[in-house]
Amino acid sequence: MDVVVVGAGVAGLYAVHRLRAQGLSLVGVEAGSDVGGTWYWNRYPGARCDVESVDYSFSFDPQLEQDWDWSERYATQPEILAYINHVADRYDLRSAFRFATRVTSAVLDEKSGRWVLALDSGDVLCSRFVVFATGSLSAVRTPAIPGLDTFAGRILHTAMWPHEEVDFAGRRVGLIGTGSSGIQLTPIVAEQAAELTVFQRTANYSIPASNRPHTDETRAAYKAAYPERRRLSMTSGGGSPHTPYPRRTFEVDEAVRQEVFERQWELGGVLFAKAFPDQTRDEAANSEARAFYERKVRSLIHDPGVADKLIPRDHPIGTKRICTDSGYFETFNRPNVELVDLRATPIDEITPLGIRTGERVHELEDIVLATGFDALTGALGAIDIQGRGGRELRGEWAAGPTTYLGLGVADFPNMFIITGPGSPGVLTNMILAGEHHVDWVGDTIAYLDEHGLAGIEPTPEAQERWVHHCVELADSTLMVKANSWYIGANVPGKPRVFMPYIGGFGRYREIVADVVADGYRGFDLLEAPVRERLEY
Ligand code: N01
Repeated sequence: MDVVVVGAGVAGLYAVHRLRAQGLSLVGVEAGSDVGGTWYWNRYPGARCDVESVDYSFSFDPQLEQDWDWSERYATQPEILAYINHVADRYDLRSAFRFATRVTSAVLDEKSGRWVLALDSGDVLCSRFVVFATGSLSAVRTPAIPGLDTFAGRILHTAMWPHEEVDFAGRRVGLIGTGSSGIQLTPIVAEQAAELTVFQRTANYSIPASNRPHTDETRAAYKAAYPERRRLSMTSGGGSPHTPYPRRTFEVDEAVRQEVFERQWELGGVLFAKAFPDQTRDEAANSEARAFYERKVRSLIHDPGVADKLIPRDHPIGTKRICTDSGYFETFNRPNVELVDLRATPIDEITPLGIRTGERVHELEDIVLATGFDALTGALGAIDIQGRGGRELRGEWAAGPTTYLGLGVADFPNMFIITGPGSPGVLTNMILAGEHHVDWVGDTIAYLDEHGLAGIEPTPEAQERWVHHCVELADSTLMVKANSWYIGANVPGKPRVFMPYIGGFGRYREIVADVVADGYRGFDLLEAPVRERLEY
């Protein structure tokens, strides 16, 4: 066939729709038993997106925008998954996929110029192009805590949550991990469980979502405003219509500064990272935002000792993704909730009875792991991908991932990556970024076919320049100061490289458009499948 699309998350689904529409033959492969990607797997109670649903939705069909009704500002995971299912049905996307199937290897056959993909079902697929829409946060991390496998109770992971309802009523629950997932889940478990112990290694910044239901009136208003909302999102830094205050932190007086912070706080969640444009670039500006944040959070927590533990001190605000919560800090005012600071008392082991920190054993019936992902490279690293001369992607990326524009890799012709390293994807709105990349792939394949070309591949020089540019941009910000998954710091042994393109979605779109207008500058356009390269 022409294309194999790997992944039936939002990007993979759109890839099937878009590439099929231009007449390409294709097959999709998906590890889950149905569509949805991240929204299929992460079905823990409390899961929501931190981008407003109105914006975190497909833009490719204006009629779809008008037909679908979002019930609240930040829809829950079941509603987002229902939306994705609606899209899959509406455009008949499910029929393209082989579900419950993993790609184990993807090897370039240089003679034919075809990609040969082995599936864990034993089947083999062969295609001209391969599109990896495998997700940025899809390779689940389970930490190697001694004794984890000896625990006698239930072990759950937020990113592999059971399909059936999990009842915590009357149980003693331990939760490890206080990133976005753990922070969303905590208030819900606390309401149900007899006791909840939250094991926190690093405190995180979290801001209330300011979630609220849509009314007929707000729904009509956002539907009418869609064209403008999308226009702003496409040109913005973060893929949503919200932009920072137009002046820098210290260009305004104290009263205005506080007013801007207050307004951004009310807007909710991750948007606080961009109250002022210099907030994640300038230490002093960041400290102002941090101080405002600390005052707000302290006012939510009764016990100042607990508040001390919950306020981050190890990284500037916004340099890890700010979490978006619904009642997280207030949960620690409940009598059935305890916070254990793992910096003071680390986990020594897990026993059949529970978690031991020093002399104390926290007796538990359930352990919930909210311990995150091997982000951006993990899903591709799980597949044995081999390009020219048997070069392995894992090996090529051993010192950190290298791509050109996040879309392709030198020596891996006709292989496309959606929202991976070098793309602004994870710093923006993943649906809009996915659509952008897929449209580029579709346009590029059409261009190749129209010009009788066999393929496309980044030049090593262009790739090196892009990687350098991404690193340089990140180094000019405070983002590199945090031990975030953006920089690989959450996975022991992973090279410390800031992986996304941080120059903004709008700017990135301009760069890609300019590259295309300039005859695919930085790419080799291949006339034949086989290409001799001097260095081999
Ligand atoms: O994962 P994380 P996540 N012992 O990596 C801790 C998106 N997302 O699933 O920081 C003890 O952020 C780890 O501690 P530390 C969003 O982009 C979005 O929560 O390494 N603790 C940390 O606290 C997000 O950023 C939404 O010290 C251990 C936690 O586990 C991304 O997904 C919702 C440990 C992992 O936090 C990832 O979020 C959910 C150990 N051995 C996810 N190992 C929304 O849209 C790890 N930890 C709102």
